[in-house]
Amino acid sequence: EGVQPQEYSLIKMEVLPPFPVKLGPLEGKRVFLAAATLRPETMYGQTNAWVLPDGKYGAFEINETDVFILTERAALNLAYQNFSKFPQKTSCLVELTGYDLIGLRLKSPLSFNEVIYALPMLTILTDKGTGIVTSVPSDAPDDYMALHDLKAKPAFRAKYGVKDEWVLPFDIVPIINIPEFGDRAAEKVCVDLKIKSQNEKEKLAEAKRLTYLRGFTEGTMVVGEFAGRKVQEAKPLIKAKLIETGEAVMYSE
Ligand code: A2H
Repeated sequence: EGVQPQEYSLIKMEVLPPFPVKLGPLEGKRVFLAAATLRPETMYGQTNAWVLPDGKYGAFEINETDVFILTERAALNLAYQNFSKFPQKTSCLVELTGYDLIGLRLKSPLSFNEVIYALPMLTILTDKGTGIVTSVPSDAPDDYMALHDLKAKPAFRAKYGVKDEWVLPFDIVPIINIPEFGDRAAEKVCVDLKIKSQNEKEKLAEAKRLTYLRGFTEGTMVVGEFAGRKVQEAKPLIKAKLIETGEAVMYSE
């Protein structure tokens, strides 16, 4: 972990019924995958959520009605930030693994895709954020490559029980224009750097470096309430709105 605290937006991706058997004890609650992001302004372009198949997660009571699915580590941090049913204590209703989450149907704030699915990503770190990542393949090289891997490799889908219809219909949604990179910056940079899969860590770090700063400093929103405005201006406004409407909460670690 860094020396500076990192401030994330936790995006509340609502789990839609019917719940699988494993989530039976959560019936009647509002259940969310809580995804940690530094880019709340990109939420229009979500195509799926990412979970680590072998990762350990839990369904934690946040208050009387809401349950967040995330790592225990994140749940404890949240409990110290006033997001737990009991002060400074977690309350876990069900222990889960990433395998239990793959295929969940989700409704996520701002997303143009009204229903998206939880899918496996093998490079998720369990000691960062919540262990749940929302996927925006237009602007995140990791997301672009992980989705590309699932689309291109039927055996990879089969290995994790991923149905074609959770993946194949979901294309990149252009949301931000960056001079020289266009409106699918992550795809362009991954192609330019000839990245072959989500496992090419060094190349992906370079791709992230190239897109992240440029997107923030030079990007312009091409969709949503702030279309035409700079990403820099839109970001705090979109973040504030998500918090105000209860669709996201702040989280630091
Ligand atoms: B970002 P930092 Cl569009 N393991 O959100 C791996 N990656 C994780 C994670 C974890 N446990 N928790 C969060 N992340 C991802 C959007 C996005 C992100 C875009 C572009 C770039 C980008 C959509 N995915 O991140 O190490 C999340 O993906 C580029 C770094 O704390 C989160 O923001 O800086 C970002 O990494 C946090 O990474």
